[in-house]
Amino acid sequence: SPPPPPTGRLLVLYASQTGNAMDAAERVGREAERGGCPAVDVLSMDSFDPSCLPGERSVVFVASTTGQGDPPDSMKGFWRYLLKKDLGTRWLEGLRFAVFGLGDSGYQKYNFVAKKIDRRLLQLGAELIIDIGLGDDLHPSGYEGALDPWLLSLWESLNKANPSLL
Ligand code: FMN
Repeated sequence: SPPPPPTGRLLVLYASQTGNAMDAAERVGREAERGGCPAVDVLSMDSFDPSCLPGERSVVFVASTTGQGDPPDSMKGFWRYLLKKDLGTRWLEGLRFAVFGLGDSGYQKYNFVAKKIDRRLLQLGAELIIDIGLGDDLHPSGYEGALDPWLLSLWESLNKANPSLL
């Protein structure tokens, strides 16, 4: 059984075109709850107001790449907001995050969306919990081939952190 996850609220935000990223996000939420995390919310990005992001402490982003390196429809508004020029380099100071992407390494723009989210959140002053995880349809176990070890390190890092930060 996985090590227990964080002691505070965990927000899981996903963007999915055909359901895989939603399934992956729900699994993140289930594992967090099973590990004793007292407050877990799993939401599609279009059900979350991006202007509220600075009020969060720990957020896991799960996003697929569709089209030709494009975000899912449910991410378009969220992404447009995140790209606003007037958000400074300290806008997300105090936010800790991790990104898991779903893609297919047969495409040229492999996991572009997750990589872009990761880079933009860092620019906005947020702090990485762990390195980006990249799910690949072409892995023999599908995206879960990367999700399993990534989740283990996520729970490990969140546990190591000072609980008062969560
Ligand atoms: N994966 C990539 O890494 N880059 C792409 O540009 C990309 N384009 C895709 C376009 C289409 C029409 C489809 C069906 C898949 C594409 N994929 C691409 C693979 C998906 O990201 C992958 O199947 C993922 O698991 C889908 O997750 P979702 O169901 O949450 O949308």
